[in-house]
Amino acid sequence: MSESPALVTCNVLVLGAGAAGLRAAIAAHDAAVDTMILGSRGRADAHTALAAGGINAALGTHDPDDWRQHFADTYVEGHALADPPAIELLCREAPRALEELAAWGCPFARTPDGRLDQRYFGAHRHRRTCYAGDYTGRAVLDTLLAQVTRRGVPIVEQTYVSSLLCDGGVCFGAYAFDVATGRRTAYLADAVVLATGGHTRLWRYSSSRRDENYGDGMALALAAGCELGDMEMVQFHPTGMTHPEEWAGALVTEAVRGEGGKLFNAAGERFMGRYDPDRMELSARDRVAAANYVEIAEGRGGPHGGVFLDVSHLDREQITEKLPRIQRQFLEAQMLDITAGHMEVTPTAHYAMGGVVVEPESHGTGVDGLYAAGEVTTGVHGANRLGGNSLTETVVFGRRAGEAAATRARTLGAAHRSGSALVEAGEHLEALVGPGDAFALPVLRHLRDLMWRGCGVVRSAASLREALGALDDVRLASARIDVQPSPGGWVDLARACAVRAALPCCEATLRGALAREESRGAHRRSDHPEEAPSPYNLVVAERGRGTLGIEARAPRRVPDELRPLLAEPPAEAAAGKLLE
Ligand code: FUM
Repeated sequence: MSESPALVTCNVLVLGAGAAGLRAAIAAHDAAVDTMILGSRGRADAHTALAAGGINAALGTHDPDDWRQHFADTYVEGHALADPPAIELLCREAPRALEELAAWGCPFARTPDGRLDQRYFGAHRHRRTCYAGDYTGRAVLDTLLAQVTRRGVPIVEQTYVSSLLCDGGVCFGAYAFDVATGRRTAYLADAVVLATGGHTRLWRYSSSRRDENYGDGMALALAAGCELGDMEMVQFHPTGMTHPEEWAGALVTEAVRGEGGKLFNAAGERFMGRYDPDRMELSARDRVAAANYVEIAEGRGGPHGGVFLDVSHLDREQITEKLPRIQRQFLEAQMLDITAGHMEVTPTAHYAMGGVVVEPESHGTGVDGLYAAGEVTTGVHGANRLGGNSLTETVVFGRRAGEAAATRARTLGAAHRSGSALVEAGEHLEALVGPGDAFALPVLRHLRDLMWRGCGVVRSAASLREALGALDDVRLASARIDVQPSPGGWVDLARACAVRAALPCCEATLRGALAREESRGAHRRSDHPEEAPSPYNLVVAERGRGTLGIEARAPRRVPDELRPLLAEPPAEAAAGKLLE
């Protein structure tokens, strides 16, 4: 494909058609600027559709909650690593964001008197997780899609972005190709919003599907001159499916435990009593994941290398009403009726708490014209994200990023363009095309095995160094990937791009994990089991010729008026509150 790219212009270009991207596009459109969305998959198929259990806001439907308590829970469970101004915005604006979704018709569960129902999620002091059965992400995505469609904002589907168009520290668009036809297009814009998700598909067990969350957006941002923060902070969800192979790592929502699900080891012991006797299965995610990991690693796991999650003591009606997707998932994948038999589960890489460093108010990245929102960013979750906070983040900061991008578009004097940036982006893509003796999918699988072994639930200097060494071999293999059009189109080119994006993401993650000589939240070092006395963020940036530099920075302080809440004793035991 050497013909010149098509040119398309708009004011605000949104990369990513998940919840953050859609909410950003709605905001930009409503600010009266010409907006368009590029999605790498089909329009209703973004990863958001897999988010299951819920979305948080301190609505106080059942408990005396307010945004300050939501702030305190988020900050404390993030092990003092998150950015307080960002958390404050998240928690203050969450109620408005949820009420807006409800007003747009999102089918959230309601109490008998019509208020938005809220359920417990791990490590929240109060019930603040709104939900639509166990398909909340699907419900949020469909609601936002309907708003985007109503406004006539175009979504260009199956379009893979290979480069951001940048020149002189300004981002003015993206270079992309159609995965079906291979057609190249340069999208020129006044502002770009990156909403492309995280990088957790780079682990062997992952709650992401094939061809999503390989860290593409993080790599694009890094190449554009952005900083990536705390990349080593990868959340392992405690409960992913163990088998069969095509389902390995698939999410078993925390709502299962929120509804009263109990964890057992192969000896029939309800082991959470040894790890967090107060909160049991509703302990923080990092602690439940570590507990499951230890039980499995010490030989108390089941036949498929997992522990057991049981809901058979609950009413069948409760399971069918509150956990319909999980019920179906186990029937389809394993022919298992969860109302009668227990599920085997294992930790699975689920969420990137690290990502592009952004300024909280606008979610500007520091590169002019480039904004980011959702999982591709870092800031609100610190070292351990509370379940339900990610969907909240998508809508709160998607809106903010979209508004900020629109403001830039409306106030920009002259559009920034650069012919040489365009040529360079074309060459960067064409360099991947051609015959080779390696295939992208096995290379990606090799990377995922390497990250799981070297940088999994528990890491050490030795495992991280080994993984860093092995990364060099993958780098060599990546230069020999076979990329040709096939009957399926240009999927191989998308996967070759994914390998190229994955490499700096893996390196930043491994280097961060090696440099962080402590255990904090989701980052567990067997050779440094204690938390360091003072928290620090680790920031990675390109220092020329693809070399990554890393630097430690002190996080911002929590405002004095919010500090008293941080010192409160842990939330009371969840037992007895779940089944009212
Ligand atoms: O377990 C879950 O349903 C996941 C929720 C989340 O990651 O926020």
